[in-house]
Amino acid sequence: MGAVHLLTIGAFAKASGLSPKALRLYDELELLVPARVDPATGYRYYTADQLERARLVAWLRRIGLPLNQIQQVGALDPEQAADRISAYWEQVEAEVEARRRLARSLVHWLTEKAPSPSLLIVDFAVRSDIGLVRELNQDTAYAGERLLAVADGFGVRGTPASTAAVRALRDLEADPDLHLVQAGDLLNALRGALETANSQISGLESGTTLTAMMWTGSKLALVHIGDSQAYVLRDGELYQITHDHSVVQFMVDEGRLTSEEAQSHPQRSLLVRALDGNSGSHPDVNLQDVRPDDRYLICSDGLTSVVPDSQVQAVLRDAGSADEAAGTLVAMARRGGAPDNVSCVVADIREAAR
Ligand SMILES: [Mn+2]
Repeated sequence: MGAVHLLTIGAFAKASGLSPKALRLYDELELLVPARVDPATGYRYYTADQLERARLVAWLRRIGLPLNQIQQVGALDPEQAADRISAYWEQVEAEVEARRRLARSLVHWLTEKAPSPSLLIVDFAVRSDIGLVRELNQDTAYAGERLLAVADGFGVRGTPASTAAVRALRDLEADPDLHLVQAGDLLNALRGALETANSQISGLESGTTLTAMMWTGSKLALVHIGDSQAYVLRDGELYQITHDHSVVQFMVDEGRLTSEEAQSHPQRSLLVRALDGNSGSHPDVNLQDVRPDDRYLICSDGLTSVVPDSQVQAVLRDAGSADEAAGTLVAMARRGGAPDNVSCVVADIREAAR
């Protein structure tokens, strides 16, 4: 042992990042036992080989692992130790999440339900037009601070069907605690609202599409069933963010039809999914990533069957406001003959502080 270079507790503390006080404690707990203790003075000495173990202990303390667990982890082989640390961290994150929810609720409660300051706000406009051919407007379109929605009713009682679909979401919009809702809960709430609407529609022997976005102040959730559409104009480019649940789209997806053929197909209004009171009415539900200066459009097929995407893009790019964009799009559909009802909701996302 004479050739082994021994470090004083001070030198070892410096090299390992642990304080002398901590080293004395770890000695007592047998987490890290000095290589030698001078029997006369009680001074502790360590070898350089012990540095690796000391650093591991320091890091485990840093992530907050309790001392008794550090002892256990130190006795495991590296793979088992890694598993133990992962399991510990999952538990920490679950606890933090629970505390986060509680903290938000407390803040909300203490500020007497004042709306939380949101960084992004939405400017919106809505138009719904009967068109030039139909005798009824069976579309229902709605835009509010937290909800944007277009429903396109069909069948004899198409109007009550589209109204019921939008009303179910407006009930959700009216919840004052909406901004507290976690992402997963929001998606479940949207599914629940659509189930409610679907059961109300089941007696009508009619149906409706529904494409809607729910804004909580920090999250934008999209719910979609049928062939109404949602787009986003971002950096000048137009992206369709919904997938049509129509027979022709299904055939396009299977390669049996081109997109161009689909546009003029006689059965392009046939849907594979809609809110029609049947149990198979599953909506697509997801969270969108929102950016300042995004411009969203939700519209019924009365717009897209008449006005090509390139023109929709040009209008969304050039219009100075959401209101101007919505008005121009409906006017273009009417100029194109408007064989169907036309509904447009346009929403601009902007930073509140500007
Ligand atoms: Mn329609």
